[in-house]
This record gives sequence, structure tokens and C-alpha cells, in this order.
Amino acid sequence: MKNKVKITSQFWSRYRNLVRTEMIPYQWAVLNDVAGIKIERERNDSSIPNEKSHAIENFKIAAGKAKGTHYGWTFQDSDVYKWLEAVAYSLREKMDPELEKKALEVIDLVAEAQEPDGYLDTFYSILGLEWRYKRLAGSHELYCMGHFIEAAVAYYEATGNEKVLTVAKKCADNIYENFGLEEGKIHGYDGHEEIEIGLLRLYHVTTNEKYLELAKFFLTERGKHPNFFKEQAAVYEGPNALNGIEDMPDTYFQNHEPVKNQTTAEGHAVRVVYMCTALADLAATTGDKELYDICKRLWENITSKRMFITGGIGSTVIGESFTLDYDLPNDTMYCETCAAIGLIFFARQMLRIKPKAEYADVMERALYNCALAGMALDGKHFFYVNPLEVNPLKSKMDPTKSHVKPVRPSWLGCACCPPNLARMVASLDDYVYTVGEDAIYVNLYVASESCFELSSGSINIEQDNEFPWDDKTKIKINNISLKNMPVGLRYPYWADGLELSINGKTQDYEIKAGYILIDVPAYTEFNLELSFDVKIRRYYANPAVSDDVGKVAVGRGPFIYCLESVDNGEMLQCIELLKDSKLEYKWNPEILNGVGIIEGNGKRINTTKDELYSVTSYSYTDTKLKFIPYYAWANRGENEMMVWVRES
Ligand code: FUB
Ligand code: ZN
Repeated sequence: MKNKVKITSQFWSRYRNLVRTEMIPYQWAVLNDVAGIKIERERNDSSIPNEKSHAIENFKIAAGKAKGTHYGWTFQDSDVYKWLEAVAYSLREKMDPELEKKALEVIDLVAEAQEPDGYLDTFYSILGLEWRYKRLAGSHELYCMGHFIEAAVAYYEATGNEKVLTVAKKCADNIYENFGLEEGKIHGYDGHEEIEIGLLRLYHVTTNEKYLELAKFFLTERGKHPNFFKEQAAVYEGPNALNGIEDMPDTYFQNHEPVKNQTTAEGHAVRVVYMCTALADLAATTGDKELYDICKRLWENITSKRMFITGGIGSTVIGESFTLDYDLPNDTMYCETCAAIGLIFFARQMLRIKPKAEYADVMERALYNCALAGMALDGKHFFYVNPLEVNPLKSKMDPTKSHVKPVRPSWLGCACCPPNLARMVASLDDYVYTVGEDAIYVNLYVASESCFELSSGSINIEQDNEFPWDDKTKIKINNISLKNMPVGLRYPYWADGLELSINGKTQDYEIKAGYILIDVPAYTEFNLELSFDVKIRRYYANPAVSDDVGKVAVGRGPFIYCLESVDNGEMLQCIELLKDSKLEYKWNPEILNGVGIIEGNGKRINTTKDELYSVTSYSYTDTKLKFIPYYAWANRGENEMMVWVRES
């Protein structure tokens, strides 16, 4: 089945062009250490490597084409692989011989750096192959190879390049020979899930069962050997592969109990959602209900108790981890960009198992808010951590907030997020629909022209809209197939009503699992019009979220909004939004590449008091509040920001 979704949306075309014309060339320059930028540490920790990327140089050294030693994190290779994956999607959208040439050079280089037996990891190739697979808690060997396999599959699918797939299969075969239940193989797994995603993608493209079996092995073994990492570390004398990381609690690695018994999202947030993505893919691929139940439990826990309103996840910098239900601190949280992206991956796989609008709702929330906030409007500055409240002075002076940056750096010592964003945005076309032989579901209202080739024929769907700003969409469905095709239209959580017309006639509808199902007869064209009632919404958190009690967040459509001091004056903590204030939405083409802003009435505590404490209560002055979409914050210099505002 070959499907094509061509995104025409103005909003997304700008971002996707930015990836092609700015991000990919810029990231290439960074990976080659010729960007002339300052790389920032993601927090105050002098052990974080920040002199250079050296990622391409590591490959050259491993391939014997340059002299020197490895520099950077043990997972530095993955920056190159994610870049290559972004290039693959970009070429899929639009061929570009220059870019293709660079990608082919990278593929050749990776192939040269690969060991004859298929093993691929510049860290150990340079520093001591005899130590490979011997300290998996921190080595990231399988993580990196997982990213390469993902990139290879994407590149092969986009261009038909066989060489890259051959390198990927050699990697996977090497892993298969070394890991498994059989005597003599390693009964363990990587400290960071990712290989599972790569192996499943490789299985989808090759249909070679052994890759499916290996992915299943990793997912079912995890947590069965809580001492595995410590046992490996006890006898390891090789190069420093984040030595000491195995002393993190077992939960950090989702290694505290077998995955099938895990009911809450524990530990490092990116790892959790990467694990869940693979679990859900495996469940969708095999139809295994028990696996789906595990995914449902973890999904439920994350999205109903541990997710920020922006779709960010990870409540603490310590271990970049989840903490406990309802612990969602706005100004010390983690909300790593990669974690929001991982949640989007997880949602997409959940939709493959069962189309439920709640999965697409979360996907959309994370996409338009936390993930997009991870990059500046220029595509060349990135957040690792996406706070919901920032005071730049505190970020500078309070050591517990050094990870909470008020301005996006040009690059980061740990650069997992920037190329992850590039591949996410470049592959957005894969997220708009869930396509099956028996039904197609519209998950995201993104203007696009699509053609789905099913065994019964083809279905063309065209979305014509100005989303995410507008409140209507036209959808033309042309069913050129032998059978009727149900098309599911998501009823988004942010709509207070929805009017539907088919071929000019208003239509009643029923909602099932959050979708309106329209049966499009064979050889028929339907012209739909959907008008959403998009009101500005005030959101309130569960009172168990102590940080948000008495506060309100403002949203419209998929966007969560925030205040910035550049619009509202300093000391945002003094501002309150009036309960009875009318909130007005206005399109402002002048700022932030054009955004819808929200204005309302509030009051501000007068700050005339000098005493630290006094018996005099506050006095207030009326003020106007101006909210901008959260994704666009920190694009106008250093400045305070706040999502949850007191309401009175
Ligand atoms: O460990 C690889 C990546 O680096 C993780 O996914 C991020 O959280 C960062 O720690
Ligand atoms: Zn990241």
C-alpha cells in the first residue's frame, strides 16, 4: 500500500520549508563543526561536553579516514542518524540532488564505520571494540543502532536506496546474534529504549520475522533482570560509557519490573514513551491484546495524571523523569522536547491499534504546544526543556533551575532534541491520517492533498483549511474503489460544537470513539464542510496539581496560550485574570510570523511595598492582558513567561 499525503497548509508549509531550507543545512554545519556557534550545556554541569559536536568526525575516525579520538556523548552518533532521517522525509517531499549527495556521503561514511560483522557504534569502534555490549546501562549502542535503522528505513522508503538498508540489516543481524534467550547470548537490553522501534520498522519493510522476534525479546525481557546493568558494570573496565548511570534507580530504565506488570510511567520520560511506542507498534502488528492493555494502562497514567497541559512530560530534571501523579511543577519541570515527540510517536501507534480521538487529541496537543515550542521561529535555536513558567533571573541564579533556559540556545551539549524536531516536522504527513483497508481516520486537520492506495482501489482526500487558526475545513473525499469507505472525522476536544454538511446539505451525525463516521459509497465523491465552534477556553487543573490551584490556562483550538513580560510587563506573578473578563481573539500579522493573540482584562498587584513581609494586604491596578500561543514564546529576547495565571 503506497500512500501519499502532500501537506499544503500554510502554517505547516512554513515549518516544513524551514526544515528543508534552514534546519537541515544548519544542522549539517553543526554536525561538521563549521557552524561557528556557541554550544550551550543544557544545565550547569561541567561534565557535559560542549566544545563541539564532532559527530561526523567520530564517523571519519571510526572509518579510518581521520585521526583522533571520540568526542561527545556515547550517543553522539544518533544526532547524525536523526539528521539523515529528516533528510529522507524531506527528499520524500521534494527531491533535491545536492541534499541527496550529502545523504549518500553520510551513508557511505556510516557503511565504512560499520564493523565487518555489522556492529555499528563509533564510540566503541574508536575506543575499544572488546568492550562492546558490556555496559549497556549507559553505552547507548543499541539506542544508536535503533536510530540508524529508523533513518535507513526512512531513506530506503523515500529513495529506494538498497545500500542503506543493507547496512541496517547487518546491524540488526549483529544484534540478533548477540542478544536473545539462547545460551551464550546476552539476556539483557539497552539502558535507553529505541532499538525496539528501529527493529519493528525494519520488520515492516523487510517482513523478516527475526526482527519482530528481536523487538519482542527486548520488550518482554525488560524488567526481568533488574540487576543486569549493575552486574555488567561490576566487571567492566572499558571506556567511560556514562559510568555510574547504573546506580540510578531501576525505574529510571523502566527496569523495575517486567514491562507487562508496569502500570505507571516511571523514570526517564523519553525512555518511557519510546518503550511505549514500540510496545504499541508490536501490539498493532501482532494483534496481541495483552500488549495493548499494557499500553492503555501506561497511556492512561501519562495522559490523565502526568502530562502538562502543553503535552509536555517529565516532572523533574533529576533523571529527566516522571515523579508521581499530579506532580506538574511549572517552573522546575523537565518537559523535554524529545519526550513530547515520543508521546506523539506513542499516540500514532495507539491510533493504529484502535482509532480513538483521545489519542489524536494528545498527539495534537503535544505537537502544537510542547514540541513546537522546542524550536525558535528561525529553525536555528532549540529548547531541550520546555517550561510553563520562567523567570530569567532565577534560571541564572538558582542552581535548581539552570536547566530552565529563558532563550533557546543555538545548539546543546546533548543535542538529541534539534534533529528529533527536524525528523518530526519533516514527517508530519505520516500523522495526519490513520489508514486501514476498512476505514480511514482524519486525525489532524491539516490542509493537504492525499491519495491512499488500498487493495480495493484508491481514495483521494483533500483538506482545504486555514487551520490551526481558522474554524472550518472543507474536505473532499473521492472514493475510487470497489467498496464503500468509512472515513472518520475527529471531533476535537477543543470544539464546543461542530456542524457538518455533505454536498451542501447539513447532516446529523453520531460520534463513536471521538470520530464522526461518514460512509463514502464506492465510486462517489463527497464534499464535506466542517465548522467547528472554536471558543477561547479557560482550563482548570485538577486540584491535586498543587502548582495550578486557583490558576487558569487559556487556550484556543489546539493552542495553549501564555503571557510574556514583553507584552505584559515584568513580575508576571503579580498578574491576575479576571473571572468575568471577556476574552477576545485577534489575528496579529505583525508579530511572530503572524499569530492569533488573546486579550482580556486583569489586575496587577501594585509593587510599591519595600518590606519583605508586612500586615498590609495588596492593592491592585486594572490591566489589560495579552496572551500569545505558547509555541511562539521566547522569540523576542529574554523575557518572563507564564502559562498558568491566577484568576480572581
Ligand atoms: O540518552 C539519549 C537522550 O539524551 C535522551 O533521550 C535524552 O533525554 C537525553 O538524555
Ligand atoms: Zn531531547
